[in-house]
Amino acid sequence: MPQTGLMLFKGHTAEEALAKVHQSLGASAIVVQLKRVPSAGVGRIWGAMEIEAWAQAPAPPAPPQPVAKVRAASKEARTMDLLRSLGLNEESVRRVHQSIPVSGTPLTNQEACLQLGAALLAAWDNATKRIPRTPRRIALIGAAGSGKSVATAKWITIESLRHQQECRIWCLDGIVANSAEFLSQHAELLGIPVETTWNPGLPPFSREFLDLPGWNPSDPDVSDRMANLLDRFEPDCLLLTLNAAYEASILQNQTMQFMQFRPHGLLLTHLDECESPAKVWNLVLASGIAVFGTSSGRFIPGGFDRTGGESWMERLFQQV
Ligand SMILES: Nc1nc2c(ncn2[C@@H]2O[C@H](COP(=O)(O)OP(=O)(O)OP(=O)(O)O)[C@@H](O)[C@H]2O)c(=O)[nH]1
Ligand SMILES: [Mg+2]
Repeated sequence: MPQTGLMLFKGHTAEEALAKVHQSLGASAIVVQLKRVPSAGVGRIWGAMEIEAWAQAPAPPAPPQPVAKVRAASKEARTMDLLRSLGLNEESVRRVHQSIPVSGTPLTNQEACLQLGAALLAAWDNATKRIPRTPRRIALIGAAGSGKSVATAKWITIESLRHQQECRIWCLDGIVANSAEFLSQHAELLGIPVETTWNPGLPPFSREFLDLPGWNPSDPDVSDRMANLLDRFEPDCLLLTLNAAYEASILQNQTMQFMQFRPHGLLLTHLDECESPAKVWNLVLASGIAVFGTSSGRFIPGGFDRTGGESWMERLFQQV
């Protein structure tokens, strides 16, 4: 970095890198760049990443400026307005704003945007903590018709054909029968075994998927049965599947209702019908659970991606 006065800080997460910045340069330090880079240590061998933060101490107080140049709005109001201009709802604006360290120095727009970006990334990193890097026992849960079976069909195709993993699918009934015929047919085409009754005696495969019919968690009987099936399957990657084209209020409501099952991440479907990064950020900030991946389109395979916070942040800033 060519500018003088800049210092480099590293961490495993954005939060950790920022904590080091504030410890060393104080709460009003200015973070001018935050990026994810391959880890410098032995972790590089298995593709581990770390966060680099370039930061500098706050500038000395500026000489008095002509009144016309001084912004009327307070710094606090400006940060909140910036967050609103990204399309975030009031709750998200408040959450992100609260996580930004208080600084006495006026910031340029670019500096303020960098601070917001850092705060958003830190929140995302925090929300990914329970998502394994390489999921092995995967269960998709969610409301009926949210796109679980289509997403599962796409995912097994990638694991089986691209990653050459030995896959198995458990297509189990809930309170209603599991009618995902297309999933079984697609699995057969790939030579993937499909089990329709639970049998813990089978030898484990490197990737096991649980496909359940959707349900309404406000029904305690159905929820008990589903919780029981999930307990037996013991997923290391339990994803709440949400149709991203739904109204934000419906998504928030479904997320709240399914929280009792302690999902590790979110899987968003119907991305072909909805491209609202602000809606995605509102969900992640409110639930504290990050998006593991997305599925866009009804056609199998295709349109299945794992996504990280940086890519959603870019999308958020691009729309402004
Ligand atoms: N446009 C679009 N349609 C989708 C997408 N994902 C699924 N669908 C359609 O949505 C409907 C429901 O998809 P499924 O995958 O069967 O949903 P499900 O969650 O498994 O449904 P249940 O098992 O009944 O709870 C089907 O008609 C799919 O073709 C998507 O990403 N985009
Ligand atoms: Mg299904």
